[in-house]
Parts: sequence; C-alpha cells; structure tokens
Amino acid sequence: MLTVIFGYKIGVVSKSYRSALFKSMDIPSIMLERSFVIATSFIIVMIIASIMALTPSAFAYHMTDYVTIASGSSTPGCETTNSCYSPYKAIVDVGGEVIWTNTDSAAHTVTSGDIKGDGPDGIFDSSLFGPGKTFSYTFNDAGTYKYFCMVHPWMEGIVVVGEGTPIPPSPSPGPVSIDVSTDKSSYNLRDTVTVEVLLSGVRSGYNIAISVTDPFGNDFVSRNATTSSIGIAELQFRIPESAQSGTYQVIVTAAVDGRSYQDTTQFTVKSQFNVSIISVQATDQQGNPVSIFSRDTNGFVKVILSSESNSPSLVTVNLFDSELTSLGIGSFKTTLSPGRSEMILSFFIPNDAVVGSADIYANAFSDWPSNGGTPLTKESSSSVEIT
Ligand SMILES: [Cu+2]
Repeated sequence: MLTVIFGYKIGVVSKSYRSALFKSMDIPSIMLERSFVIATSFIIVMIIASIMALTPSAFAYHMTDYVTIASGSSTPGCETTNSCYSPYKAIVDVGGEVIWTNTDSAAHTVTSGDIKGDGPDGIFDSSLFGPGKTFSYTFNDAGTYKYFCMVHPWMEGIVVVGEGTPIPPSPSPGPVSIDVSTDKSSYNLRDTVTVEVLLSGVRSGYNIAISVTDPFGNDFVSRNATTSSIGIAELQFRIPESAQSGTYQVIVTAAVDGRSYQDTTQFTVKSQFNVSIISVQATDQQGNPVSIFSRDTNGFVKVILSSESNSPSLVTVNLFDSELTSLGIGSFKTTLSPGRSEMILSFFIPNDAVVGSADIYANAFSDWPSNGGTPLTKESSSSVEIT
C-alpha cells in the first residue's frame, strides 16, 4: 500500500494535497518530478499515509457531516449570519448521516420542515435535546432538506443530500392514529387529571373532542383541544370533592379527511372516606351482645364504624342461616361523621329459619352498587346461633 502511494504521489503532493486525496484514482501515474527532493517528499507521503491509515474512510468523507448547535443560539441574532446551526449547510451522500451536537447551554430541536412555510414536515425530528447531547439522522433520499428549532424558530439550517436540490419526496405520512392517555390511572378527590391525546400521521391544528363520563355514565367533561405542532393536545381538569368515586371513561375523537378516529381510556377516582367497620355483633335491642337469636322474635345486629371525614355511606347487614338461606338484609343510609358511629338494625327471625350457626355480614358502600356505589371498606362478619 505504502509503495503504491509513494510511486505516484511524489509529484502530485506539491500541486494539490486535497485533490491527491480525493481524485487519486484519476491521477496519471507518470507525473513524477525527479527534481523534487526525495527526502522531503517521503516525509510528506508518510504524513499522508498516516492520515489515510487513521481515517480509512477518507474517500467516503461525504458519508458523515457534523453540525454544531452554536452557543448562544437560544437568543436571536445567530440567524443574521446563518450560524445558529454551524455550518448552515450540511452535505452528505445518499445514505449519509448528519450528526448534530448541542454546544449551547439550552435545549434545542432539529426538526425537518420549513418554519416559514408549513412547519414540521415529519421527515425527522430530534425532539428537545439538551446541552452536550447529539442527534443524528441518516438520509436515504437525495434532496435538500430544510430544518429548524421548534423552540427557537429563528434557528434554521439545511442538509443537502446527494446532488441536492430535487425536492425530497414528501414523506409517506404514517397511518393516522389517535391515542389518549391520562397521567395517572387512579386519582383522589381534588386531584388534577391531565389527559394527553396524540394524533399522529397528520399535521398540527386538529381539534380533538375530549369527553369524560363519570361512573354513572353522566357527562363529566366535554371539551375540545387543539393539537400542537407535534400532534399533541392536552386537557387538564380537577376532580371536585363531591365527585363520585369509581371508574371514569375518557373518549377522544377527531375527524381527519372526512374519517373519524376514536380512542378511549379510563381512570378511577378513589373514595377518600376512610371508613372502616370496627365490629359487627349480634345484640339485644339495647345493643348488649348476645349469642343466640330465637325464631319468631326480633334479632338485633350492632355495627360500629369509624370514619375520618363526613362520609355519605350505605351500611348493609346480611343474615344467612346455616344453609345459606338469606334471613334478611338490613340497610342504613347516612352520612357518617368523623369518629365512631354505632347503629343497630333489627331482623325478624322467621319461623322456618334453620337452627344452627348463622352468619352476619356487614358492609359499607358509598351508595347502592346499582347506583354506582363502590365499597368503602372490606366486609366484616360474625356469627350467631339460631334456636
Ligand atoms: Cu433552539
């Protein structure tokens, strides 16, 4: 390798160092100048040989180009000298890669498109990348690509790929899709819900209908939001203290080119009642514990609950004989005040109740489940002997 280079480069080096590197295939090999000082040439050739050894792809130098995002480009001014992205024009062959390095102290984007025209064209987009970070993109289609910074719209640059100029084929827009998500899957009362919708495959400025229904299916939120330049629409709302706990449905819709697109998600709102059942017990009418209920008489069940706040509650007590036949259900709808609450419910024990051990189950709900109520606490149970 070294001898070949030595053989034809001696005379060339003195003419153009650069052309020797890039046009060496076309150089006639007879251009030797014997008058040239061999020793000097040898040193130069050795330098060239070592450069080539260090950069084996020297002939493919168009495959990568480097752009620096200039320090201070986050304030206007650099655009007057086309130096926000430096160099302003990057050049690569088809299949080549451009690597941008952010040397500024602010975050920037490298976003394809014409900021003075239609904005982002979707061919490439770094999204925000911070100081010291890089972004790279490989260009597989010849053309001249404009790009800019989404947050500093005075920052512009171009990439020329291959012979340049032919307008790059407009990117096949991806299939249109809509995706909705919430920032959390479960919220407490008074929390703020952030609904984010991504409409991909189209440009910005679409209206998204965002509808939220509560556990009863009633409309809770019904609004429109407009997609940003990156196709995102966002909506925030707060869950009022009076809101129903349970599962909320989020439905988003958008119309694109006469077709409608829809996505759904759901989140839960947790009750914060912090109700617990302390005890459930068979008692007499005054609430004194008993171990026996006699048939054909009234039995009483005392439930003691505790609550941390004023809590609309439905307390139910179910009584089953030893054959799991329901002997009745008692319920009590009230707003529990903070602290302990005690209630006594009565049951008439029918004549045909099965003698033996009967089970008592106590529960607390925010309302009847058929009205959208949800459990406030775990079920509690005890037993009583039926005679
Ligand atoms: Cu920027």
